[in-house]
Amino acid sequence: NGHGSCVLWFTGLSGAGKSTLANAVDRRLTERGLRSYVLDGDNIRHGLNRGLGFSPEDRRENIRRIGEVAKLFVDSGQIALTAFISPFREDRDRVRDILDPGEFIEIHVDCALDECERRDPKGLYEKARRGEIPEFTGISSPYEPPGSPELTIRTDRLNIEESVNRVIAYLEETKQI
Ligand code: GGZ
Repeated sequence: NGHGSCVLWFTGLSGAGKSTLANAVDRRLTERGLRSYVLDGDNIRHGLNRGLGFSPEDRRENIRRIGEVAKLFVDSGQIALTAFISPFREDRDRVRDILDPGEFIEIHVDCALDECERRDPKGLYEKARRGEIPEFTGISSPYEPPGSPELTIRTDRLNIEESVNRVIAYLEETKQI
C-alpha cells in the first residue's frame, strides 16, 4: 500500500474523547490533502452492526467487522480512523493480525474513569451506576488497556489541539504521512 494508508485505532473508555480526537485528526489529514475516513458508532453501530449489543460476544463481532471494514479502506489507499471502546485486548490484536505490519496504529485514548464519569456527556455513567445499563464498560464490564500501544494520549492532561499534534507528529516520525 502507498504511504498514508493505515488504520488509526482509537481505543478507550466511553467519554474519553475517541470520536472527538479521531474527527479532529481526520480534519487535519484532509487539510493536507490526504484521504481518510472515520468509522464510529454513528456510521457502524447504526448500520452494518445494527443488532449487535454489548455482551462480550457482540463486542467481539462488532470489532471484528470494523477491523475488516478498516482493512478495506487501507486496501483502497486511505487512512481509516476507528473510534470504538474495543475493550478486549484479544479482539484488538486480531485486527492487528489481519493487517500488514505497521498498518495498525493503536492509540490508547487514556482518561481516568472518574474524569470520564465526571464528563458523562450522555448521562450513561449515571444510568450505569443506577444499574439501568448492564455490562457498561468501566462500571460493570472490563476495559483492558493496550499493553504496548503505538501511542497513548492522556486526554485528561492534554487539550484537543495538543492531542491532535501528538498523533500527527507520530505519523510524520514514522513516515506514514
Ligand atoms: C459501553 C455503551 C454501552 C455499554 C451503550 N458499554 O459514549 P458513547 O455511548 O457514545 O459510546 C459508547 C458506545 C460504545 O460502543 P462501541 O461500539 O464503541 O463499544 S465496543 O467497542 O465495546 O463494542 C456508549 C454506548 O455505545 N453504550 N451501552 N454497555 N458503552
